[in-house]
Amino acid sequence: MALNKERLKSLYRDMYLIRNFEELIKEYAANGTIPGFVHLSTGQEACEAGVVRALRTTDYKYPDHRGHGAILLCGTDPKYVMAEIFGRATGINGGRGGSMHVHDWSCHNHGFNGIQGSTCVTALGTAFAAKYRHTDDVSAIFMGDGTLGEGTCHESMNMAATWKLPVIYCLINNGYAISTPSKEAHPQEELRQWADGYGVPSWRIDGNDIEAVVEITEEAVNLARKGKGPSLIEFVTYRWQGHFAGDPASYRPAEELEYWKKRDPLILSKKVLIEREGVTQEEISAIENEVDNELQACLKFTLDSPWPVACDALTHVYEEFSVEARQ
Ligand SMILES: Cc1ncc(C[n+]2csc(CCOP(=O)(O)OP(=O)(O)O)c2C)c(N)n1
Ligand SMILES: [Mg+2]
Repeated sequence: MALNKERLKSLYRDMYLIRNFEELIKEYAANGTIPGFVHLSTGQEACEAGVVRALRTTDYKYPDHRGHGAILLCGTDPKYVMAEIFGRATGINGGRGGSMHVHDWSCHNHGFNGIQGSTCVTALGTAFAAKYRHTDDVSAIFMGDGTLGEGTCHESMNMAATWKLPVIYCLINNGYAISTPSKEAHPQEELRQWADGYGVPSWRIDGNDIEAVVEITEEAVNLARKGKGPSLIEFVTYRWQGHFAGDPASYRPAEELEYWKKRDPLILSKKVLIEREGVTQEEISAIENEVDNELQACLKFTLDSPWPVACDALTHVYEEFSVEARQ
């Protein structure tokens, strides 16, 4: 389905924001400014942007460990996301979470916790709550091809299907789980087939085609909103970087990366904008310049921000209450 020009321009902006936000993260992870591991989604921007833009603010969103892109579009000001990833006190979670644990409940971003497959379980809770309260909010979970092998994903799909819960399993098949190729971890090539066993509708689509991502996600969301239960979408894509920023990814052939770089979701959508929608290169450059300026402002805000103070380390760890001991 063709999206209209304005929507496509806006999605191009989203993808450009994700790509260049993560370019900065890559640079500051490499020079040691960002503490801990970061996982980059470069090459997968269409999946992140297309899914989140098919949802609304009140839908429950579960980005995964490679989730900066989805997090950026959930509704939090990007400068608070960047400051969080850099571990600064001004981050959306006070710098306590960092890259893999960016939560913002005000826009129903329920974040990640480091345990693959766990959000398939927690999302059952928000999906059940929506059904119980008679809202039509859906719960969308990002999960990878490797994560699909976790038992929790199957327990979740079984229960969501049985109870007709509004869950969208967004399966980002980027071909690898750390260094293990998907074909060495799953018996079937089309991972969407896992859903068949639970009677869950599923699709397998080109995850680099932003229009396809939006179209199919909206279809799945509509089914869930109407009470038809869960569905699974397999987005076939590729991560350009290794598993984490700094992983040389020597386990994969160079030609593979070259092939996927030619299928860059930003270049593909830029081509559609120019050739089909008649958008000029100047209009595209204007979008890019605006995002570049916004990112420079985010970076300045982040680097000027203080680190959390040590004496605050236990805040939010223990509930503040006193317990009366029985004699
Ligand atoms: C339960 C659990 N097992 C193992 C890990 C370590 N781990 C982190 S990411 C990852 C691979 C995930 O691969 P995939 O689901 O394909 O996502 P991708 O990294 O490709 O985006 C593993 C094994 C973990 N975090 N949690
Ligand atoms: Mg993977």
